[in-house]
Formats: sequence, structure tokens, C-alpha cells
Amino acid sequence: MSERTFVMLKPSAVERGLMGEIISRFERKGLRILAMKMVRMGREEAERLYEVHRGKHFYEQLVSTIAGKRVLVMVLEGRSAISVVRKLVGATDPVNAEPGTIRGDLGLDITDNLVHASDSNESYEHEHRIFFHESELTG
Ligand code: FUP
Repeated sequence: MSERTFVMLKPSAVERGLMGEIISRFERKGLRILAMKMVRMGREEAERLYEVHRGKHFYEQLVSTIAGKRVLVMVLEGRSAISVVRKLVGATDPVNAEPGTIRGDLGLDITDNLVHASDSNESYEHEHRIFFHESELTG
């Protein structure tokens, strides 16, 4: 069943010039890029994106790592897109991420681990609305 997921390339991916490499992995897998834009992440948007982690020991660092920086946000579509993208991205901690995954091949830092990807349809619904209007996803 075709599904949509929200993906954000974090500041390190933008600054290190890894956007093309990462996007091409999604494209080669067969996922369709429905919408994509570069934005400067506001503090409030960052807090909304990481709402579920509020109160955790790494929350403040997580928010300040992306707030005020350029990120690339996108909506991808395809068969089981949510789980497929998370497999391509790899384990949260790049130290444990398998070679062949984005974090396994390209990352080392746990907080700025290159990519954020929705972990459920509920997360997708919450996350994509922070950055996209419904009109940007149609047609
Ligand atoms: P993931 O879904 O793989 O991005 O990972 P989580 O939702 O568990 O974590 C969200 C973000 O918090 C990740 F980008 C990494 C960061 N994080 C830390 O910085 N320290 C931790 O101990 C756990 C997660």
C-alpha cells in the first residue's frame, strides 16, 4: 500500500554537502519525492518536531542542534514508505548503524545523525504539517 513519510536532512547533511548522496538513495530505492524544500529551522518548529522527546536528557541539545540552521524537509511516497525509509536511514546511533545504511555509511554523531524520518503514520501526520501546507502535496 502506498504510504507517505516525512524526512528531514539535518544541518550536518546540508553543511557537509551530503544532500545529493542521501536524496539519490531514496530515489534509487523507488520512492517518489512529493514535496521538498530548504528552510531555516525556527526554534518553535524544532520544539514541535521533537515534542515527543520533551523532558528527555537529550531534548535541549537535540533542539539547539537544528534551531536556526538550514535543513531540507521533504515528503516521500511509496510502498511501505515509513518502514522502508527507516531501514535506509539505519539505527539511531550511527555507531550501531549497519554499513549500507545512511547513518552507517556517513555519520558518527548521535544527536546530529544526518536524517530524521517519521516512525509511524501518526508521526508523519504531526511532522509534515509543521512544514507543508496540504496544497503543496497534491497534484
Ligand atoms: P530516530 O527515530 O532513529 O531518529 O531516533 P529517536 O526518535 O529515538 O531519537 C530522536 C533523536 O534524538 C535522534 F535524532 C537522535 C537523538 N538522540 C540523542 O541525541 N540521544 C539519545 O540518547 C537518543 C536520541
